Amino acid sequence: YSSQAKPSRDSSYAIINNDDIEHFKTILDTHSILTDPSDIDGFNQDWMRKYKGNSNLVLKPKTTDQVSKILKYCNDKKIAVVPQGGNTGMVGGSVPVHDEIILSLSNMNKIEKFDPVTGVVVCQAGTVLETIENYLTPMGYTVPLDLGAKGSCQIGGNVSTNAGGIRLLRYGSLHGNVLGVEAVLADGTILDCLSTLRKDNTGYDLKQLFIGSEGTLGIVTKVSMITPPKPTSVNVGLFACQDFNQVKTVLSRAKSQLGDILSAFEFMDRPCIDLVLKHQQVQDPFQEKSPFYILLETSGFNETHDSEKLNNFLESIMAENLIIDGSLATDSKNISAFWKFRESITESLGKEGAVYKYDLSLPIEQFYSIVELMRAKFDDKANVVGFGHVGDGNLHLNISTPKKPYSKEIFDMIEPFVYEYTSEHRGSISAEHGVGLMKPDFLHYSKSNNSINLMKSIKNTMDPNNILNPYKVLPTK
Ligand code: FAD
Ligand code: 2HG
Ligand code: ZN
Repeated sequence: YSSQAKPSRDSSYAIINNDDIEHFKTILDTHSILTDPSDIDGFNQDWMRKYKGNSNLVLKPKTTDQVSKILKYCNDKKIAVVPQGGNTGMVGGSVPVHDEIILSLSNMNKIEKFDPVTGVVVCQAGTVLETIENYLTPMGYTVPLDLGAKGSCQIGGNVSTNAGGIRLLRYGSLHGNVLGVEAVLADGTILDCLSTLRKDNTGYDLKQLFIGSEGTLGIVTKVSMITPPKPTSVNVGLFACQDFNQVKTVLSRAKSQLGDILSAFEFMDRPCIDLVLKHQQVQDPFQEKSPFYILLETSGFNETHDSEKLNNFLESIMAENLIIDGSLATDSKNISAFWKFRESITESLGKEGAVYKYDLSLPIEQFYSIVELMRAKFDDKANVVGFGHVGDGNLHLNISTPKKPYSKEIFDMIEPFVYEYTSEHRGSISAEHGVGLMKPDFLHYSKSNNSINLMKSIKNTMDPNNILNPYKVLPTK
């Protein structure tokens, strides 16, 4: 799963026995306790089919009180637990490493409250992201977060990974949009930080601890979030560029000329387009092949104003020869078709074989060089592609080989080189996917020793028995 070996089982954790299962039957109904291996298999395996655990038990609570009782029992008995949302995570955080109990949030899927004046929505952690979007649409609101996994990922999983996605450029991260969290701590304590206030400076902002801590500090059971009004006028442009310099310049022009209506700025290189054309039912919108493509979206509330702005922008980038081809979509069918090119890259990669995934924040000057360096290293041994949220400085570097299983030889060609490069340029070794099981031993490339020590001491205070998502996030060494 990386160039590092899988951590061995910590023998201080209890092994589940029948008495434990009988105890869980006093908390949950029998349908919410899965023990049959064929029912559990999907929960043990991650989305990429890269990580596989060996759990014998899945618990599916419906209420916060049930989560609290389960954790209290596990803490007393020192039973390890992995919280699982939609299981779409990309770093192996959502599946057990060994025999940890899987606590699935999928039965906690109610939208509890919505205020049509403030736009604040409160829901249980297991609510699927797309369900929230569909609930808000008729009321003229939208979720400030959007990602390709929206049909499966859950808001609790999004909060726990501090998911970024394609709207971060416009609405900012969940650290700003989440107003409150209800979480259950390792010992079963229910922590009510479920504020719906926009402003609340009463001491430490504890909810922030649960945003991006990947289930290691508590189980998120409810989330309150500010939602913006849903834009009524949306346009999407797909542009082809000759080199990465053009991509960079178009980005800076888009920021200054489109300003508040710019809602996404994504890029993909030609090998990504070839993968999508190979694996999806889509057609190349361009006659000629180009090395780089930009997907740019504008969203606003006044069609005339937005088109005028967009047309002026297009005229100016064409006059400056910053793009070599372009196509515009203004109706929802064509808009979805354009987005499909960007959003189905991950799925298309998955159909290739073994995929080595790196999610980096890099300064724009060094952004694409790492893709070129890796391509030169691999020659024709692997397919190296680059795409991502270039508007946020976030590159998705993916390297695929035709055959599974993953190979140590390939890992060693990538790691720690990619992390060293990222660290040298003061980037992040995980821009948005988190650390999970994949990167704890590489954390030092992005965090100082003092920061890692403080993280360890917070973990130790909040989960002294280390029952929550062990082996993940924090380095074991
Ligand atoms: P899971 O995968 O189930 O869990 C993720 C982590 O959170 C695990 O460590 C788990 O233990 C923990 N966790 C889950 N729920 C809880 C909870 N209630 N309380 C405490 N801990 C919990 N990510 C991005 O950031 N941006 C993208 O653009 C993006 N696009 C994607 C596209 C595709 C096609 C796929 C498959 C994934 C994508 N991802 C993206 C990664 C993934 O979808 C996100 O990380 C997502 O937020 C995970 O949500 P989930 O509900 O599936 O969580
Ligand atoms: C995306 O932006 C996701 O599409 C997945 O974060 C990225 O597959 C990847 O590397
Ligand atoms: Zn992404």
